Amino acid sequence: MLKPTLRRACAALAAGTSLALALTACGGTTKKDVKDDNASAASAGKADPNAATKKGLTVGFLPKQVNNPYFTTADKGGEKAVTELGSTYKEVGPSSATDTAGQVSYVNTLTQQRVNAIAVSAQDPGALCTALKQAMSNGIKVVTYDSDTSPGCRNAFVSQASAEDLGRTEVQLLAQQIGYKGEIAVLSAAQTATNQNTWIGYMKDELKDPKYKDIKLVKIAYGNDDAQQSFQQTQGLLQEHPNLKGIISPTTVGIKAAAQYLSGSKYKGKVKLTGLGTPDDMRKYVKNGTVDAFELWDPAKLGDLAARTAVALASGQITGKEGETFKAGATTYTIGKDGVINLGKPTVFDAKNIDQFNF
Ligand code: RAM
Repeated sequence: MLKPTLRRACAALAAGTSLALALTACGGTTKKDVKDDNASAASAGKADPNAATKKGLTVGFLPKQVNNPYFTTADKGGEKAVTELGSTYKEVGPSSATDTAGQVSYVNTLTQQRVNAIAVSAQDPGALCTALKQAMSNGIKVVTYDSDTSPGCRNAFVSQASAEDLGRTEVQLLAQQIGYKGEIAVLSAAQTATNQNTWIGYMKDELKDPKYKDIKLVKIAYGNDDAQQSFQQTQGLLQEHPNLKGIISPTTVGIKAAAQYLSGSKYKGKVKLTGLGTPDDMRKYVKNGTVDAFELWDPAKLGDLAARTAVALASGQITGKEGETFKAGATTYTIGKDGVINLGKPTVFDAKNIDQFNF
């Protein structure tokens, strides 16, 4: 039950704005919503793969965090694709990776502005659901990219690579670097981040393999995709666990801050660090011996595919159902289980190949 003051505010909102938006702002997540969230929200109707690509659409990008260079690159890829397809791109988003209320209000604004599609990287799997469902019921197509919501809160998810591959390969990389022995820790992003939490789940599962019996995961720390917090969390990990042999940081902000800390400390080259970083951020730490190898996909290609998926949905070429196919640039993609579209395989960067990459 809403409190009387809130109820009055909601009534005023309903009178002053569209009813749909008032419902978004005032509705809570019910048990039924949660149940429904598990099934992918493919749009109603049949896909027409031969439908013309619509022009003059507006596609709104809503990253986890606007001042994160990873999203700057990803969204530039999105902008280029939207523009090439004859539509209008816009970007809105919070500056902190832990501002879920901010992301909700940006979804509401985009809905109010009647954009045709939203591409969003979610800070939390459930927090945006009511607002995104409201957007979809207003005819807006919703694509998550980079970090998903629960499947029922969007039409499709553009995934950077198989989440399972990413989680397992990060453990494999670190295990090789520390000789399959010793204490390790994870330095993650926000505690609620869908993408990092999914990868960490696969890391834990990978560690169950008997070949890792001498490796112990001692802590998962959260730097919230904030450079200073990530730096301090790395420092804290080493103070608390003086025998630490390695860190996995599956976030571009986290791995850069951890590398910065290690490279200026007595642990440089001794405590191994891997995870997900951009070649531009990590080049100097690979060259100075702080980092041996890490991985990532091309963020601009992720943004490009998110944009093309959004336009294909808004054009009726796909609805988000498993098995549908569509062309994005020169490549044909097939929608997988739960409306997931995979960009491809990540690249592992090390001293031998890092200079071939600029992003
Ligand atoms: C950070 C963000 C983003 C993640 C990358 C690897 O920039 O947390 O969601 O995909 O790292």
